[in-house]
Amino acid sequence: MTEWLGLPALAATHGAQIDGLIGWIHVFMFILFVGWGGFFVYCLIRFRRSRHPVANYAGVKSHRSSYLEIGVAVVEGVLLFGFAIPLWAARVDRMPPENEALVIQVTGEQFAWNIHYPGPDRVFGRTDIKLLDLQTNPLGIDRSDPAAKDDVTTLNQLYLPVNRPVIVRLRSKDVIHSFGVPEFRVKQDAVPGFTIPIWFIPNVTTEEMRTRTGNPEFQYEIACAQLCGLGHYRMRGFVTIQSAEEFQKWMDERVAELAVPDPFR
Ligand SMILES: [Cu+2]
Repeated sequence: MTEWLGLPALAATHGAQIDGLIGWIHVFMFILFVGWGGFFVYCLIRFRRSRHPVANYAGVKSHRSSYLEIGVAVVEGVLLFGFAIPLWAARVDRMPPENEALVIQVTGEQFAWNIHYPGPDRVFGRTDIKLLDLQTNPLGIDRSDPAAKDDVTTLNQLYLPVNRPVIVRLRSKDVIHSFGVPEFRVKQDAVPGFTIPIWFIPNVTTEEMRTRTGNPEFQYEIACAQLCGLGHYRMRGFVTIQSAEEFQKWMDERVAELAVPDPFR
């Protein structure tokens, strides 16, 4: 229904609703544009100087313009109460239960995305700013905490299973960044000092999207959508959507790697 908008390919369950809202806003705004534009031209001709050399201080007497204003307010009310608020309630207020979802933490920094998975125990390990090391421990994870032993971290590579709710807890280490993946129709600022949750259900795997778009190199990209500094342009991450089995395999491999001591650490 909204192909005419030329939006990026859609790969999340709630996306059609967002696209619908964008579509309706365009339709209503076009009607307003034509209406106000026409009214402007009408006024230029109707109240031209040659016909009205002296200003009329009484002003308009008909109520037609009031009715038009009421009409515009009603349409805007429909957009707000009929579309925007229900969408906000579903997207922001109603988070999926955490036991059904995959909960991850994504921390923005100048200029990268740190991804933190809680691992099989589903508990995020303790982090401490004193343990922070840009090269070896960018999130300051305390590996002596039992909950942290299986925590998997990646840099700019977000792996997610298809058709399962994902809750992303967004954080930032320095300035305001913004986590935006156009195909999932999500965009949320990461603000220092806050942990902001967002959620979505990706429903098209990377493989499937490559077939669909006919582009064998297709990648979902996390674009930092806030100008966050000189390196902003290169602050991008990649999202790989896999089947549940492939994702589990990937996760098992990462957890297994953690058990092997890293000789470079
Ligand atoms: Cu950024």
